[in-house]
Amino acid sequence: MGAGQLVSLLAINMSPLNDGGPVDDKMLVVYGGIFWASLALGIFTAGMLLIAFFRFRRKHDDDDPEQTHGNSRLEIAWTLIPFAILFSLFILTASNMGFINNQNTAANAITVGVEGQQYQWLYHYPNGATSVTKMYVPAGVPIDLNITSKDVNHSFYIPNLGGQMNAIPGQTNHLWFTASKAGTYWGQCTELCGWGHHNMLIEVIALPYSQYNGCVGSAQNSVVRDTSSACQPAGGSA
Ligand SMILES: [Cu+2]
Repeated sequence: MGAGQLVSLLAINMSPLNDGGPVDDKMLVVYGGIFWASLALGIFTAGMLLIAFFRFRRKHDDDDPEQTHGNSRLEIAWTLIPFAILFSLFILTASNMGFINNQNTAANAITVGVEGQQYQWLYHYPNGATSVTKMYVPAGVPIDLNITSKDVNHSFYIPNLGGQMNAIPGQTNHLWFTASKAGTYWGQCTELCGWGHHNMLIEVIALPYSQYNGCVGSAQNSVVRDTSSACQPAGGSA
C-alpha cells in the first residue's frame, strides 16, 4: 500500500456510527440504548456512592454509626428497578435480533457467496461471475451473504453496513446488508489468519442498479473486470 492510498484510507469514516444501511441502523439502536442506559446508571450509582461517602462518614472516633436492620420498601425497589432495566434492555436486543440475523427474504434480494482465503476475499454472484477484494452490489437492494472459507478461519466485517461474521472452512455462515447509497464501503478481515492478514481488505462498491447489471451481469461465469467503466463507483467513499 502506497502512502497516498494510506492517507485516503485514513480519511474514510469506517466507524459503525457512520451507518450506511438498515442493518447498521438497527444495531445502532440496540447499542445506543445499552450505552445510554449504562452511562445513566453509572452516573447515578457513582453519585449515590459519593453522597454516602461524604454525608454518612464517621465524624468522631467514638461514634458508632446508627445501626439499621432492613427496609422492605428499599429492598423491593432495588430489586424491581434493576430487573425492569435489564428486562427492557433484553427486549430491546431480542426484538431487533431477528431483523439483524435472519436471512432477508425480500423478492429482490441478491445472494452473494463470500469465500475467505489466505489472503483475499472471493465473491460469487448468482450468474456465476466472480470478483476478488471488490464486491459489487446494487445500492438499495438487500444482499444475502453466504460466508465460508477455503483454508483457515477468517472474519468478514464492513462496519458501515452491518455485523461481523466468521468465515469457517466447511461451514456456511450468514449475514445480510443493504447499502443505502451508491459509493464505496470498506472492511477488513478481523481474525488474524496468517502473515498476510493485513492484506485482506474488503471493498464493497455499491452501484446504481443498471450499472450493477452492466458490471456483474456482463461477466456471466467469468471474472468481473474491475477496470471496466460499468464497475466504477460514482462518488467517492461513503
Ligand atoms: Cu484474516
